[in-house]
Amino acid sequence: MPLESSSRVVQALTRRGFNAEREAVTLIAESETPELALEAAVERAPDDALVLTVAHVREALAADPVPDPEQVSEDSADSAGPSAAPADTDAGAAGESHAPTHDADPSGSTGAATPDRAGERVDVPHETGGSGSAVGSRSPPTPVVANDMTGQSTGTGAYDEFVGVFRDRYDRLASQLRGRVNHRPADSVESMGGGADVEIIGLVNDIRSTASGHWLIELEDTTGTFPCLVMKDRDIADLVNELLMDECIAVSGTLADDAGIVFVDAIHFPDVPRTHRPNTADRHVQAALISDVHVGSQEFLGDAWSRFADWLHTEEAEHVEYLLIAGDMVEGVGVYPNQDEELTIIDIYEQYETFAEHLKEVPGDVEIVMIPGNHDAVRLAEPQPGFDEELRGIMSAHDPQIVSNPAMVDVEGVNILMYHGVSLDEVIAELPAEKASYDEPHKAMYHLLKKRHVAPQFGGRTRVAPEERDYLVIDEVPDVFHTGHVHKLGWGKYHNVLAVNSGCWQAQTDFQKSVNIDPDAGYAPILDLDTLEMTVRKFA
Ligand code: D5M
Ligand code: FE
Ligand code: ZN
Repeated sequence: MPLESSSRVVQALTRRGFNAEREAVTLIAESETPELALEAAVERAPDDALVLTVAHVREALAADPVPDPEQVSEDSADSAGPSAAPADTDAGAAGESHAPTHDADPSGSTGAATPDRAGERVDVPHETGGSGSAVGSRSPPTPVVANDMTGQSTGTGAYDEFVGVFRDRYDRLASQLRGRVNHRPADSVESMGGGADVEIIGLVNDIRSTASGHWLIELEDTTGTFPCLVMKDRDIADLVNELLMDECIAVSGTLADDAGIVFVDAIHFPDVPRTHRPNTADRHVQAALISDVHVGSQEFLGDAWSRFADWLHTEEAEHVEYLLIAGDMVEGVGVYPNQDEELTIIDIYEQYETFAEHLKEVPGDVEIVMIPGNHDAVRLAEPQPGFDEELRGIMSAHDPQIVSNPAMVDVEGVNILMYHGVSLDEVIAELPAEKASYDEPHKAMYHLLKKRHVAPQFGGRTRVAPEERDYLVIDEVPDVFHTGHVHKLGWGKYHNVLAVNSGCWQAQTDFQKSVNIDPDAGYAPILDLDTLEMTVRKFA
């Protein structure tokens, strides 16, 4: 029986009388030959062990790097892929041999923290960078990506594909709402008769204010549309101003006497359950969450970047085993009018070559995961596939994992949803300032979590490409939501999900000056994967 799925591994372990840690199961399922890995791990575990731990599996994988003659003959091209399984071996040891000490360092901490930030903020004085004391090697397991759509794009932009992707969005978000409402298809509501209680799930098709100041929301499902009226003096009227077109909601209300409209009593969002209990790593390990490097721009902060990279080589940063980059690696070309006047490198490939050089400053044993942004050389429409082979070749020295925007990345058991963040501009533009603003970008992120969709609105600033599946739906609740794009630093928790918008490595551009965007440049948010606490380090 092939053991390719985690559930099979769990079954096989149960038959042998073992309970197993989640990550132990993942490690086995993802090893090159799960059957052999499982046998070896079971054999290694002490006789009295009831729980098979990650350490048991790692020991087993380290002890006999499972021989796999078939693998070699079957498909030699595999070795180019991210199949770094045997490298997992001493990751546990690196994490256990040193107590976490640095994150309470109070020296040089600054203000500028927003009230609901979930962590402390520590500045690194400039001089500390560059000391370069080498530390013991890291060998973190390669993060697992759940919904990478690179190479899966099927869309050609035809009309029926848009119909298909909206249908998929509706189906998946409606199924999240179905437990809470007993909904009726739009085309059957009228037949319920005036005065009936009714619930409808639909995509927001239109929002208008009536002559007397009430709100008329048209909801669309797979059967048709139905008008829903929110009275201006109801408490729920305040929720209308956070609605975006095309998002999926449910309403509960009463059918008017003529059965032609629903008077809304409640609006429901797919939302994150308040009971969400985030996963955490089972060892002390950290990830740096950054974005918007913008190499090639005159404003790229190369010195700050180098101080950051140098710091990663110091003992203080020894637990930082992951670097997640949420888009805009380079400044790109032709992204905005007159952008070429602010470029230091005008050739896009040279920009990536220089970016790759800067990446080489980062310790080679740090696992890097990156997604593209709107300045990168992939299609602008979301979901954006990961970089093509040519760009991968340019950036290959560090062997980063290059995946799509958005992507759900499992880092040591912590599910991190990475999304560049173009829709944040839209959320901030459409919602009232107290609900979303550039100064508190994490609050704009909360709304995407609430809508369970990273870019609901179609036809606005965010370009959306139709695919067979709506990759922008947030199916699984992430433990951490990591975005960038707006070049502002902010973080906080929404229903236990840590939302982090990670600032940038580009000083204020002329355009940003003209619209009063004051970027947070040269910060590196450092996330403890075992506690989901954040520390921010400043390098500019
Ligand atoms: O985006 C950085 C931020 O600046 C983001 O909030 C969009 C905004 N921005 C920057 N340039 C423009 C132009 N020309 N029009 C509209 N909005 C802009 P980034 O993706 O790094 O450019
Ligand atoms: Fe950017
Ligand atoms: Zn951007």
